[in-house]
Amino acid sequence: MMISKKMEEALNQQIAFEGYASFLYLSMATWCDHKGLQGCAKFLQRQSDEERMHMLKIFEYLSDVDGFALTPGIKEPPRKFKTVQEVFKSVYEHEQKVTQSINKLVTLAKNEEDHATQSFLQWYINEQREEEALMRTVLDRIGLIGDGPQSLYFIDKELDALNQAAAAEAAGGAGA
Ligand code: OFO
Repeated sequence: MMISKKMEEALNQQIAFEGYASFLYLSMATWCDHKGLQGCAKFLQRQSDEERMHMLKIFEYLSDVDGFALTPGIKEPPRKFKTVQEVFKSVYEHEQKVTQSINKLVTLAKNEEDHATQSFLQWYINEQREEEALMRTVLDRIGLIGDGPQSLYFIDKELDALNQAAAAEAAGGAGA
């Protein structure tokens, strides 16, 4: 099958979106690392890797349907952030935007009666649901820890634990 130009263009925009998310989370990881928050940095590095994988999945799909994937020019993400709380709030907001964008792609695929793309996008729908849930957990834990004197220490420990759990789950689910 051959993909329509419009769908191809929309998927290429998604490639750029996922690519930007990967760079944004990498920049956040560096900022955390610089602040001595290794757990947060590792968590964000893994998120960054995941976003790159999301981007590459679309490359592969476009090649399968005789489309052409464009390597995006990526604008530089912010380098500095105010607080670690702000970092994770931004990640959550960014994920919500990605979800909206995926939903729009599904609507377009439906309107075009492009069943293959609809089915391909199902994976992203599930992934976004999981990502948003994970980020809500992060924000809830950060909220519970509060901003007492040792809060950064505990937030970092918590993020390290969440990262290890997510990595173990990903390893267990590999190939599934
Ligand atoms: Fe790929 O946007 Fe997050 O998960």
